[in-house]
Amino acid sequence: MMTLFDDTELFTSGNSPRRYYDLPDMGLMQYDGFIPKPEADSYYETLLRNTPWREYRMPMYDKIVTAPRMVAWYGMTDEAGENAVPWTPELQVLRDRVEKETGLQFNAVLLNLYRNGNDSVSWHSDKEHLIGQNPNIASVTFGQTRPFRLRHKVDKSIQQLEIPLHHGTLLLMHGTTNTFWEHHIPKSAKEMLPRINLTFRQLRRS
Ligand SMILES: O=C(O)CCC(=O)C(=O)O
Repeated sequence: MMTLFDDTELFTSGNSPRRYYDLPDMGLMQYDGFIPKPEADSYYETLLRNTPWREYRMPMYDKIVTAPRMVAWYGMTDEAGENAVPWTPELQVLRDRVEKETGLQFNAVLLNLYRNGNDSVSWHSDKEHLIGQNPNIASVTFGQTRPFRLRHKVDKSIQQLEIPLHHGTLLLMHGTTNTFWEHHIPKSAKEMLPRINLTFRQLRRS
């Protein structure tokens, strides 16, 4: 079993490891250690090895560019209209745990693999035509801790937020977060091990 990633520190507010952010137009809950380390190690290794990772080509202005990360969609048809892979038993178990914790239901999950510090995701918010207005998005991270940055789309006087997403952390974005805030994982010049992020989503059936 790998021991690459440190035990995560728990934020304690009373007896709860959950942390809520109180910023304008934002609903955000962070739960470090949501998946305890031994299980997180096992998910990390299995997902790294067994996921059918593929490149993600996306339109940018008049060109098609390859995103600097690998992806895999499970559950429902993806943004490019390609068929998603059916849920694996272990992703179903993880989805059930996320659903139990959040009280929400998800019908799709996008897996992102950041192979090293050159991989990243640029500033964006998730596309509303697929997930509706004010969507709930639950993110679970395995592997390398990377900073997750958020900035308000309209009110530039609001300070950016940076949350280090650790091995086993759950982050729930809900309410108007996706409508009013953009998020981003920056590149890093430091040596970085792979990071896997799963975003559980509620895709609309078209
Ligand atoms: O890797 C992450 O934590 C964020 C992923 C993301 O922004 C996305 O899938 O839209």
